[in-house]
Amino acid sequence: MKTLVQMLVTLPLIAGVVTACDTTATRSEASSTPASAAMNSEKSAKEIRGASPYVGIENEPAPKLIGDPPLPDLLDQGVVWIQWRVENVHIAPVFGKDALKVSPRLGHLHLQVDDLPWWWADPSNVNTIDMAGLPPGPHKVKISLVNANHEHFPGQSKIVAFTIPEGATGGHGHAE
Ligand SMILES: [Cu+2]
Repeated sequence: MKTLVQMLVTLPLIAGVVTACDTTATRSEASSTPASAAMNSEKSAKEIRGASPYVGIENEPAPKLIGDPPLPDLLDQGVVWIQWRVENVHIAPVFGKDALKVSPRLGHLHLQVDDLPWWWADPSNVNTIDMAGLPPGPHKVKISLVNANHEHFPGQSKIVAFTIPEGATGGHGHAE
């Protein structure tokens, strides 16, 4: 089985990102101070960020989707921010049946608003769904975690329901 890294390093774009990360790492090391030794008691990188994608995972646990209620900040302007996270799936813009063979597992989100017959895919891994211009009243957003071949992971769809207050202005800080 190919690892995720073996698959991704073939992409020139990703190579550029890796280069940028290398630069950051060097800079970070150069600025290390003795005070950073006090951070040893903090949780490890692996504990917080999960396993390394350089190593394939045998019997990877089932994927899981967590979706928060919308942030209240701009609901009264018709702006909906829904934070989400996943476990045991790497969200990436990699698609197709061959991508089902890699480990760690790949996937992305499908998003559907108010039972409309269409949805859109979000492989960005930005941790917040951002929508604007929703009219006042009740709404719901269905977030589905899908594999790289666009098939739903069983049980990993969440419906986030919310209400845009009357008088919402529908703004997003953009001028038409
Ligand atoms: Cu899809």
